[in-house]
Amino acid sequence: MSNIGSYEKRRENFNWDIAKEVLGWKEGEILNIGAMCSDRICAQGKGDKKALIWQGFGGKQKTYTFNDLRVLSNGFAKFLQDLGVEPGEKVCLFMDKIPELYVSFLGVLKMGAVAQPLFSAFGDESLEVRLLSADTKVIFTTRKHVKKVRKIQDRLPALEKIVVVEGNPAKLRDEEIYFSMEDFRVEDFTTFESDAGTPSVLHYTSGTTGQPKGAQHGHGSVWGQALTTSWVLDLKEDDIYWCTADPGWVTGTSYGIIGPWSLGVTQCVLDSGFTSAAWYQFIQDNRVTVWYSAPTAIRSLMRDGEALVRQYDLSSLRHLASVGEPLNAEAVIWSEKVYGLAFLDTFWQTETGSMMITNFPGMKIKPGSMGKPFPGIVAGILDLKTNEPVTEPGTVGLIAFRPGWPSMFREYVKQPDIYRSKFVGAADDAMPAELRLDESLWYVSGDRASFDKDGYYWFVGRDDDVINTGGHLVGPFEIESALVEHEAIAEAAAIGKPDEVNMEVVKVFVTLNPGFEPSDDLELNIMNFIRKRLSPLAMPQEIEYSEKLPKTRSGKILRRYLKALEWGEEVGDLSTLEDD
Ligand code: 6R9
Repeated sequence: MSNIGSYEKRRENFNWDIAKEVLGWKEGEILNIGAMCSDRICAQGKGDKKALIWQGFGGKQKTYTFNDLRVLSNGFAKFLQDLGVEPGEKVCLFMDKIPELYVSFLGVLKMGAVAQPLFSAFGDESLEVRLLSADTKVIFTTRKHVKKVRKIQDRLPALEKIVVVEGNPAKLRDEEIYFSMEDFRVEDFTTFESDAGTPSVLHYTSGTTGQPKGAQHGHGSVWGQALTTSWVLDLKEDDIYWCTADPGWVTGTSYGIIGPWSLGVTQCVLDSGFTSAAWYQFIQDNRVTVWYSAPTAIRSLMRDGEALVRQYDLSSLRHLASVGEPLNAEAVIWSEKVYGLAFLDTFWQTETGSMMITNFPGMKIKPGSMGKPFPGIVAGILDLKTNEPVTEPGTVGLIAFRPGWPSMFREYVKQPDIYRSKFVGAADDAMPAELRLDESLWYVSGDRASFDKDGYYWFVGRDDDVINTGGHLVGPFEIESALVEHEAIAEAAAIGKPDEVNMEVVKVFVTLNPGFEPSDDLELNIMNFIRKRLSPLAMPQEIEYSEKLPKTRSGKILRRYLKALEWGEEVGDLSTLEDD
């Protein structure tokens, strides 16, 4: 009964307890994501079923059953306990998309610690900011990436252990620990007795001001993740599912680990660089049935054309979905034409933990729309000035949600004021401590949209200066802070510049210190400086030198102005401009 019915029916009869039913979870069982994705599936008699089909560079393959997940994650859990890690402490996972990443994620959660996955492409500065903020105690990494950790470890007082899980152990430093997952299969482990509110996964997300914020989730998030996986991704027992996202991004944990495995579904992971041909080959070889990806990838596939698609047998595919950026109608129509299936858009955020606005099988799809609020989600569009919900279809305002859905983030680490500022609708002194459950408030997403007369939501744009490059949010402040550390740069502003494939790429405006002149060498040097310190995504694709940057009277750089010029839009109200 849980996986059928029209949108309206499901909405009418909705209750989050349906998630428990879908998972076959009974009151009194431990609510622990690590165990739910491994032990519980084995207890259902599916221990020998494939959980992970992994492929790395050069076509190297490895396969793991749910029983492998169970004993290997037990190994990680036991190892952490033996190291003296306590429940609630943060364990960072800093590696490529190797099997150890997926298994350690479950192991960390099983013993009650918090899993903090970070992109392996991060440079030392991006890493430092996030480990420092979280007071991370242990980091799991690989030989390939440990050098970045070594560079910053002296500045991280809370970081006690560096554990290397892949690569040549002979080349480690004395204080570094080598851990080989395959050599530590532990049959029995007593799972930490977490509940819905126990901290589980910590993801950092970029805002306009300040360094990235740590959005902390709890084990109860699994209800939202599992039910949306079941209804929106439509995963069923025999599916072979592929989520292309890296677990350094929330999509890669909510729907690249927790959603599919909590439902006992087989998933594939491809840990090698993107080419359209390699992706099609992967789908063909593994008979992928459900594919969850992002508009940037879809646009790249479009660019490589239909003839390439025809060289592969993609007939196993039965359902496609997308997240991360606006999915243009053109991409939806193209995918329907060449794959015989439309990519269905889903909208959500790191903070929401699971899909909020969705298109799912059985719903009428309007290409270009993000769909309708998932059943159980109360969405609204708030007036840009008054924060009151608008009633007129077509009115552009802020997308907002009534708090209380299971996978909503529970805090921004060490930033209660910023957490509070994401909720509107009550006088300040009436703000309850448990914001996340107060249904008289609105959680405000930071995006603009409108709904139409049929209740479909249409994305308009972000309400802030955050840059969305290829589905990944990059904070301008983070880039600017790194830029001004460069010896040549006095001041800097970072904005998103339109790009055909990535939607936006980073463009920066800089003023130079005395004694420095613009040159090709300097440009390359600055680009590499950012790529190494932050990440390839944050690297500016264009650098514009200026004598002076536009500022408000209070001295804030006016990115809005630079962005409007770049996008050829109305510049808007400039009354606060310094030189007006
Ligand atoms: C899951 C995820 C969230 C931001 C979000 C919005 C943009 C996500 C979108 C979309 C248009 C969609 N975004 N899905 N914009 N259409 N279907 O992406 O999390 O990295 O936190 O990004 O991404 O701007 O606010 P996160």
